[in-house]
Amino acid sequence: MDLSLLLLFGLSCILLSNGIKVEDCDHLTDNTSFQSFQVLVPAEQPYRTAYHFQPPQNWLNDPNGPMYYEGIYHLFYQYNPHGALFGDSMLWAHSASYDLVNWFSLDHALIPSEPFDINSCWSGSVTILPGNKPVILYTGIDANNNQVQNLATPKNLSDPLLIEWIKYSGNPLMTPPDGVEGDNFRDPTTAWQGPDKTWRVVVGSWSNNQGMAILYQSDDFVHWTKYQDPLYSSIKTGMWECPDFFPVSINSTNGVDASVKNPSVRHVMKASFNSHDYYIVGTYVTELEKFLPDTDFTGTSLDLRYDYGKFYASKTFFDSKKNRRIMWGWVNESDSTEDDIEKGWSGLQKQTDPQWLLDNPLQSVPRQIWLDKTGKQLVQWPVEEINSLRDNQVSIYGKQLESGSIFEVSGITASRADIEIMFELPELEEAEFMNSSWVDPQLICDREDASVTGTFGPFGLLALATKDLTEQTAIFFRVFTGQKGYRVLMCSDQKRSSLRNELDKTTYGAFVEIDPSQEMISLRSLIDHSIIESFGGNGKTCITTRVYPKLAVNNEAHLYAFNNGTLSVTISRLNAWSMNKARINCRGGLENTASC
Ligand code: DQQ
Repeated sequence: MDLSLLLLFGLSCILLSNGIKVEDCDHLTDNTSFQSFQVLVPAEQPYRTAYHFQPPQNWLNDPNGPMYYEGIYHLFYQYNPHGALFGDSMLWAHSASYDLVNWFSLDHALIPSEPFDINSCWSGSVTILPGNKPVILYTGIDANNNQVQNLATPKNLSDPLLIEWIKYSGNPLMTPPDGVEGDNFRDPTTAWQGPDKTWRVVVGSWSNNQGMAILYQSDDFVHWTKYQDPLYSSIKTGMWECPDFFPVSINSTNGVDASVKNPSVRHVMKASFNSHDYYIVGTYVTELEKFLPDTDFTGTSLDLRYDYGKFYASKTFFDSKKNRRIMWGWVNESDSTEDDIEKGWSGLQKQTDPQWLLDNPLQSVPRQIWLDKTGKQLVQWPVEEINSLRDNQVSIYGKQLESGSIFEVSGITASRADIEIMFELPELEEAEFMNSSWVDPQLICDREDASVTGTFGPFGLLALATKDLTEQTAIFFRVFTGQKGYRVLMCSDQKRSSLRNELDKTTYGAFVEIDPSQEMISLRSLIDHSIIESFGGNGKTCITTRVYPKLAVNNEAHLYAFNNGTLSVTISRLNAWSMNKARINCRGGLENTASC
């Protein structure tokens, strides 16, 4: 019987022939109101992550409207309740957490229902208005399939879970302005107050061959007037999805609220296009209502990205509990929809494929984000709460990795682990010379993958590896000298990540802006069954990858440190931990771990 039919009939506790159990999750026992999800529990779930945010089933994409309210963190997200792929009736699903680690599902917050959002509730943001009043601005796909911006407010502010949301009856607040196509106007940011205390917000767009952040102003958050010029636009970009615009402290890792504007902050503009999240750092000149970046986007591999792997449509918020700015990004599967279509899978066929149940899209771990001391780029690090999942630890100090050597980091669950490693490079002056024509780091990583011997490097980690290394995902560095000093390259090589052939195995790469003659090269990798989030140079360069090994799963997964360069490197310190499971959107809320 077709799985979707089973779902339709709402049968509970059925064991299918392919080993997938369907359980009915209505009538949850917790005293909060939980969204009714029918949870699909595959008998074996080697790719189901243990501490990354994901719904019990079905398609998820962008994180929406994260916030901290009355002691509770909230995360909304784009969700298709009807299937495993993006759909034509997307809604805002809603989860909450006390600690950013364990999450419980709440009723969907925004469901397509009105002429101004009947065809989907797309991405948007939360703004906390004075008096601690959160409001949502989101994009509705209206009855004519135009993108319009809408307002929703909590029904009951004394409910810290903010379960019910009321759509403003006067929606839409903004419609596509002249010169902007109806399908190029979406994803409002968190709003901020200008020096005159009135509100500003930007909406992503593309017009006259330029990606842009269209700027609006309002006194009351309901009536919005468009500025003639965008806050920023660039000819080197595509349609701006999910723009984010926020201040960052110049001298502190602390975050600041969106409305802070003083000499101790700079501003960041992020835009999502061409499958990546790009950003520029600069000055927000309120007198001109212009963002003046230090450099424009270039449309080349030189542009800064939050993450050089799989990571898109991210959103930040100011966490007033701990005075920090936190970001989530959407991490899609590596088995892309395009691939599925090419292979002839329709959505329905894919849903009947057990694989679909195992490798669904998810959110990155929440990352704290701040401005690097150089003022030129951002730094990211998993929020400290993630460390609470660390279990048994292994430590190694002062281990020399000779040329061609490899050793296993044993004693932890290699399929679910957190590793921090510091590499020291003696004899740096012997690093190989970098050809000045090598500008695109991703291309260098692809050409000189983990199997290609260099001088300093490749050295790093082999994650989710089989004992014979036929499957392995290599996260590694190479160090070069060049005309402008040393260059550190960080790569994530998925070429041998799985014996399955049909996967996207793109190699990722980026430079790490550190001077290895002054500081050690550090790497932190969070491994969670089918995702590896890696932070190089203390979070200056991040690369996230989704991998689906055929054999290196669960207890068959191993973790190694390796050096495939001709010169030895020293691991001055390695700490690795098994990671416990988090309780994420489990049936029955936080108390019930049975279905996690
Ligand atoms: N996803 C949303 C849009 C946004 C895109 C729809 C980015 O609002 O532009 O799910 O992934």
